[in-house]
Amino acid sequence: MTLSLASLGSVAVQPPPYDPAGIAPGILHFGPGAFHRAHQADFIDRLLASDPRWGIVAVSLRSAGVTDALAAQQGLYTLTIRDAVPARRVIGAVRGWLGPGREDDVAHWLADPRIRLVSATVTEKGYCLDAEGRLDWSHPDIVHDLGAGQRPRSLVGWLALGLAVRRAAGVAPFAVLPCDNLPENGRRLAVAVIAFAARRDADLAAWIAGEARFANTMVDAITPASDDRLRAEATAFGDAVPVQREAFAQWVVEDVLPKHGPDLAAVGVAVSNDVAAFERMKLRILNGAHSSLAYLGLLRGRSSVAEAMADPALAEFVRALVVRDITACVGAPAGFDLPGYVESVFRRFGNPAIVHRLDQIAIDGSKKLPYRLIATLGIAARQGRPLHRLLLPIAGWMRWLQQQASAADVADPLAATLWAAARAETEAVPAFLAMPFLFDADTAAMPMVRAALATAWASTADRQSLEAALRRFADDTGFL
Ligand code: CS2
Repeated sequence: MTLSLASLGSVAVQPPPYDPAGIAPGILHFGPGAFHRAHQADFIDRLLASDPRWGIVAVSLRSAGVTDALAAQQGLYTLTIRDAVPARRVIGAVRGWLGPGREDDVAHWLADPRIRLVSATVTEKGYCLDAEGRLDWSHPDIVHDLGAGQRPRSLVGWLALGLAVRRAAGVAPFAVLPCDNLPENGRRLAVAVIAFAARRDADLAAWIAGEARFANTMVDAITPASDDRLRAEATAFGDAVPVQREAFAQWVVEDVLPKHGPDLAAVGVAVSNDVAAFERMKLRILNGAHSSLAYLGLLRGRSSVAEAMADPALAEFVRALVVRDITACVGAPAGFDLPGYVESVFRRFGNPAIVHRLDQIAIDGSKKLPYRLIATLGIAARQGRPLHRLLLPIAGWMRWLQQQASAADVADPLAATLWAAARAETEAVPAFLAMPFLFDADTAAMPMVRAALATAWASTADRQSLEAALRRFADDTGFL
């Protein structure tokens, strides 16, 4: 059996709250991986019950697995909630699916006036930004996309193409909604697309700058990769691409979307003028703690977040890191309940219904740690605050890299450079501090930073030293 519109009545899963056949396309989405399908598509699914104009056309030009399965299942798939109150329902929001080879159709949809929103979950590296957060002109996809007459490879190239076609046809621009974990994702993407367009057509760049809206967003829902258990359960409904997440899901979107757009607030999206503060807190507290649990947990033989949280030395260390160091530098907005937020994050990490693998979180460290931990380190260093706790997970990442058998075992766009640097034991600390995509020159040059990273690096050399450091750092409040 394969999940389909016809099978909806006979499978024991809650169907969408509307008839999927009556939905019109309104959103084109790049990157329909598990996170998009478990998070944004769930919000849109609930919206479709009252406004059928916002069906999603899902684009995955690099891998066919998800789009092929969605095609076979008429766009339907199941979302399983793993939490104190478990739940499962069919999501019908994805009404179009464009896989590899469908580039012409992507261009066609981008030009279609019914598409009013273009969203993306392409991970941090999919934005092709440099160390300063601006478009990386040397990125191979950007070099390719600037060549004449080819179909783009990058998100930036596609957005510029789509906006150019709309301008030429006299169609209003779509609004852009990036949904990846990087600060000021909308602003950064706007700057990148405008810079890219300007290399070809100054008038187009000016039109984009004046007319197109790019919203900053913050997305949050713990979404473990689909695993064997989930897939086994989903065979009962004929679903080859099920997704799972915790019950909690938050989506904060900057209040810049055009009038007559989707009423996202009606389905629980927080529409705000200060997305940057939400993003900063989520990235530095939740994601900063996540990456710390991941690298230090893997070094201690743990495999999931819940296992890492059940390791007292590690859990107490990460709690001290968040409470004493990260929250002190995070710049929470006035009136924000920071202790309450921290408690809710740790509660979510302890969710026993979810198996969230640490090696999933460990992916792409070079693209994540600058926003998650190193930004806090820079502030703490400038304020003369203690640095030893902040540097321990960074050293843990370096040690974890060193322990991989080869660069090919590291999932990171900079795997070869990182792995080679971590293998050179005595040179590793200066080599990492000299990487401009990780540390800004001022922070890297500070003697306290160099000394504390060297100490942290030595503390990760073997299990006993790490155990001792975790215990000592969880207790002390002083400087090294
Ligand atoms: C995680 C995030 O994989 C990771 O790096 O830290 O995906 C995290 O689960 C989400 O950002 C939670 O919203």
